[in-house]
Amino acid sequence: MPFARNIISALALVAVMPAAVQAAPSGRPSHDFGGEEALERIRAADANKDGVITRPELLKHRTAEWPRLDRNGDSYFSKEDLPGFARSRWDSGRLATMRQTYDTNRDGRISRAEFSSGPTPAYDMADANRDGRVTEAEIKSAISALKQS
Ligand SMILES: [Ca+2]
Ligand SMILES: [Ca+2]
Ligand SMILES: [Ca+2]
Repeated sequence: MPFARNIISALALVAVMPAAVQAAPSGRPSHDFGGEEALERIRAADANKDGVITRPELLKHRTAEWPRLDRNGDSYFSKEDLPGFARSRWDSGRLATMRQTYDTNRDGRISRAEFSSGPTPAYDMADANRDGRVTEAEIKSAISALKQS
């Protein structure tokens, strides 16, 4: 049933929104940056499955996510990429925050370049020692730090 499928793909779209979608305006990590879920999601970028997520792995993963955002393939993530019934959400909540985070030139849409070079707050928070490698231990301790805050 196509309608049901549309709903599911819209939900999937929200689910793949990168962690950075919810960066706090101040740039400081907070629950708003996606929280535990965003930290958990970093693991998916571990392409070579060695238990360490390097920054290049993260960025490559982000690039791989792009077609799921830019559904009409015009190289921008914009309102037009959302299914009709979800378009009213473009100006509120997670999508508005996502635009605040990535739409550097403020043209109301996110270009491929803006997205692929955009901020990575969840990763930065997890990479406690700033060596460009996020280990399983760092993910776990970031999650437990979040739970205590
Ligand atoms: Ca790895
Ligand atoms: Ca598009
Ligand atoms: Ca833009």
